[in-house]
Amino acid sequence: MKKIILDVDTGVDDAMAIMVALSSPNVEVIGITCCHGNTPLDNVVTNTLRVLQVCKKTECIQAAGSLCSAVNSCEQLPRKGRTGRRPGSRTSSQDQLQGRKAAAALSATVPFSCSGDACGHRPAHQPGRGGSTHPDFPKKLKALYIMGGNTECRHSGRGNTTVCGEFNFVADPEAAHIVLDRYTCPTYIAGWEFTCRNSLPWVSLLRLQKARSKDYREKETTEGSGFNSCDTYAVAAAVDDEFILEKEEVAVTVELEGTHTRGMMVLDYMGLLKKDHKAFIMKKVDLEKLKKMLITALK
Ligand SMILES: [Ca+2]
Repeated sequence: MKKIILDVDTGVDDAMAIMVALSSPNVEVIGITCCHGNTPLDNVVTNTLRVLQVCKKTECIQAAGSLCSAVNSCEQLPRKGRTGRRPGSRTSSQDQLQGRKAAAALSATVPFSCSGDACGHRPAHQPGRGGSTHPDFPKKLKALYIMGGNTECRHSGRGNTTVCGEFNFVADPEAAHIVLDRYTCPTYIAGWEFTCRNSLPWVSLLRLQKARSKDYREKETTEGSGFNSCDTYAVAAAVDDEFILEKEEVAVTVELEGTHTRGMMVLDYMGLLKKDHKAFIMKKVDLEKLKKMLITALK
């Protein structure tokens, strides 16, 4: 049984990724940590708990995490009974939110995370927060799966938030840098351009299409006319070792300076950074498997 920790900023694509993980055979989600990103932390926690309620999986460990970036001071984090949520927005399962910071919750998994995978839907989440996770946590992970970063700046410089920066990395470049620098387990990255190119044709996802509004479809369409559920690529790779068909191994880091390039992922094809650890950049995946995973998740 694969043990997986999800680190999310739920988010539509995070919600789908969580559902894929929960519905995958031979996978045990041993924890879900929440971080601000797509929406403020309060909303992330609420959204995540609602997904768990729908899936009837509220027993999954929950821990709220960072409100801030890696280099800024943190505010008090939400805890059980003190969530800082809007009145009336509380879900019935929110009492199951564990009163721990996410970094502490992740550290608590160290004794049994030797066989675990972590899906950081954005690398800027808890692992990069001021190094507050247990020092053995990065070493104990079996693998790390990340959605984020852009990979083609050497050609055209394509971002989705800044000129050549992808949202997750741009949201917290220092945290992304820490994760890519210190986490030396096998690291698989679903970059922004990759997810755009592997958008699923709407015609093959009629069930999904019927469930979504026109506004949603337009918002989530990024290249061509497909459906891009970004975070789901990272989870699909984590739950199925045969999902990735082609990958490229290269050292990566994150640009921390620059007026236009801060937060850009840098691929060191020439080996100038002298990094021993290299990441696997996803190039081609089994989209038929992804379709089946999404349909199974909706069931
Ligand atoms: Ca996300």
